[in-house]
Amino acid sequence: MEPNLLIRHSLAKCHISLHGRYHELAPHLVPMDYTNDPDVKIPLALIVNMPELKENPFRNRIVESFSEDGQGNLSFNDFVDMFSVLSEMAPRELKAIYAFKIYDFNVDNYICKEDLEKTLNKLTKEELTPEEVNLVCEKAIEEADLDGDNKLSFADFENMISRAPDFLSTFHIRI
Ligand SMILES: [Ca+2]
Ligand SMILES: [Ca+2]
Repeated sequence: MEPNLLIRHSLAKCHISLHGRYHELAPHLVPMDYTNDPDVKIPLALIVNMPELKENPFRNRIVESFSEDGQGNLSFNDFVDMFSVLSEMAPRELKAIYAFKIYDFNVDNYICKEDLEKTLNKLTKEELTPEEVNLVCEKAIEEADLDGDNKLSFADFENMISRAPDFLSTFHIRI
């Protein structure tokens, strides 16, 4: 992914400190010497305990979305990608791509009503009644669904978030 690569370059300076953080998470797994690109992965359970993530209601989905092996384990490259996309410097389009992945709980490339309900429950810390959640999600799909198939494709999703400028700020963290 090209924009990803670009950010990776601009964040080159942060790599050393990021590698320090990566190593710190699992000193018994991660060698200090990365010159031969060792095949090392850190499990989700250790990553989601980082201070940057542990208060985030989407922490498990975030880590899963960046895990190339799909099991929630992060290689150092996955780890760098995650911090790059979540940084405030990341372009909005890139954030949108990952936000879509994160909200697509059942990983079928669409955001359906059930995905939206889970998202809303996490965002509102389950303060809404099931009826309210149901109503808000129905309305959101109705408004954003451009092709009328009652679920949100990525194009529909982009349409939805373009009308809610603060929407993506859930995915900002500082390195
Ligand atoms: Ca889905
Ligand atoms: Ca649709």
